[in-house]
Amino acid sequence: MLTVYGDIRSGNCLKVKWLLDRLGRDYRWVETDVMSGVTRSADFLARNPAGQVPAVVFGDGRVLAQSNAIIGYFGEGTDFIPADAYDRARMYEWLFWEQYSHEPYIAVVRFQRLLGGKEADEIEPRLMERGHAALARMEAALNGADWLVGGGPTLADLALVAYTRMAHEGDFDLSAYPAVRAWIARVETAFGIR
Ligand SMILES: N[C@@H](CCC(=O)N[C@@H](CS)C(=O)NCC(=O)O)C(=O)O
Repeated sequence: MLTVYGDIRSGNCLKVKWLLDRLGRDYRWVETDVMSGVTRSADFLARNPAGQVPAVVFGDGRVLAQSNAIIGYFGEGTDFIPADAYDRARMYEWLFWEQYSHEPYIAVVRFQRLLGGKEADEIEPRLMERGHAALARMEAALNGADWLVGGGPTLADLALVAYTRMAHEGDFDLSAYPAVRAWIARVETAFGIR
């Protein structure tokens, strides 16, 4: 049986849950509170030396971490990974961009506001600026396109929707990004996200 260690409040963890649910895979979810310090315990570090969720443990004991590596693994052989090499590379382009230029701003501000107890005026302005720059880049890409890559939903949409649909929890007002808002609804439908 596949085991997923995840915190249900985390977009990185939800990416994995949404894909497994969408693909009808059997798994055991072990709720892992990232605020409790458990991800830095000796037991957990033995499983994932990075001390983070999500992490999955396969029936044979092998472990895989990093949300986008995990969805890449389970996405193999599905339409969520484009067959065309260029489109597939474009999908990876978005996945790497998500982790370096989107999540560190949009997810981090949300985390600081929601779980870190910070007020809006305590948030570093640079984080808000970079978050808005990420949303503006997505708005430009989705203006006239239904999906980030090609003609259907891919792992790029799944990865990017995770924190984009929660951006308002970090005070990012999505009303300035109409194409992004319409895309969120499309991706939610495609992956059965509620
Ligand atoms: N790049 C990693 C980021 C994972 C990550 O930041 N996990 C957070 C929750 S969203 C975590 O486990 N934090 C607890 C800690 O760092 O101790 C991924 O995509 O999986």
